[in-house]
Amino acid sequence: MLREELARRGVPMPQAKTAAEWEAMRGDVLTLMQKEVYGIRPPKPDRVTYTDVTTWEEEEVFMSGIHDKYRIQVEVELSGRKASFAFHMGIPRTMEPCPAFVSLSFYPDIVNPYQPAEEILDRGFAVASICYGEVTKDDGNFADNFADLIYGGRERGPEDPGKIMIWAWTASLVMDYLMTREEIDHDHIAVIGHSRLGKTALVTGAFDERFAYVISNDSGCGGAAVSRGKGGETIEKIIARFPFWFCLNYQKYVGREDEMPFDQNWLLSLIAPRKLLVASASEDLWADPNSEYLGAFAAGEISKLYGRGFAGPDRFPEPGDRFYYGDVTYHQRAGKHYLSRNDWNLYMDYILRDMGR
Ligand code: GTR
Repeated sequence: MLREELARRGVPMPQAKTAAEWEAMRGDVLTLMQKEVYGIRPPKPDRVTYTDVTTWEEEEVFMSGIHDKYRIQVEVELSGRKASFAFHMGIPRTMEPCPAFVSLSFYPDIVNPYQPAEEILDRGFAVASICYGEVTKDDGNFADNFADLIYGGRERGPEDPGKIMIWAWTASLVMDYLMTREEIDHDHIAVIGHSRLGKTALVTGAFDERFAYVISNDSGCGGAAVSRGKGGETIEKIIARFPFWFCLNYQKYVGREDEMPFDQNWLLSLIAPRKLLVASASEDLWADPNSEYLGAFAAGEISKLYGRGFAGPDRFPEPGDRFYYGDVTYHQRAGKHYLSRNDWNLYMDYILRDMGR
């Protein structure tokens, strides 16, 4: 049924019948997604320094003293320019190295409406939380902090990175840091984000293969949802309000989805053979759960070349559908556009099960 739906919408599938065939084309797909949608990923910085700037007060009152709190200042140099941001991190005091989330967040603090940090830490996960607006503001100003670091005052060219790519790139700088912390299990790090930051989580994970899990919560248009035949937000609508999230080249597809030589399932396919978790909320018609499900289902075709592929029924999703334990998986929570406790708990259930715990 869903295969027919993809064909009816004209969603292109990458033509790879084996993992080797996919790997031979993967580099071209990375280039395509950069040049056509998100912009060219910035180069490796010339220098990055991480400084622990946690205050005594921050440490003292954190989570009844059973978990550790850090605030890490990241200073980056590129082509003689500098930019910096701080991320917050909680680490549970466990004997074994713990799995971790790099969380792209709307809020500066680690405890916030979308992030039940105490529960996350109590379940044995570390969380490193980046407030996206501190990296560069969510607007069309490309002279702000990390946008300025990358652009150095020049005009935006057609393939220059949009804000999503810039946020995603800084998530990899946080990943570099986590790799230096021995309390963290480096093989079990997830990147997670909601909505525009769900799109950003997908881009982060597509380009940075160190992330074992990539979690897209309600990411919709320009995220997990296929663009062809999509309800709610379309490329035209997203470009009208948020042209700065993408590269300028993407604008040529306004009203011309059918001319794209790819669709969002190509971005999702880049995550294979690692684990991809896509989630929707039943009332989030702007993001369009059915199109998100189709994106995950289609990405399963590449993931399947390595392992279990997509798990889930061959029909459109329903509220209450729980994760099926494939390598690409999906759940639909009843209710509105939100990253809830329930969502977090299902993600943690999945990761712990995947780790054999
Ligand atoms: C909406 C936007 C969506 C989604 C959402 C969010 O206004 O149209 O693409 O990203 O914002 O980030 O909350």
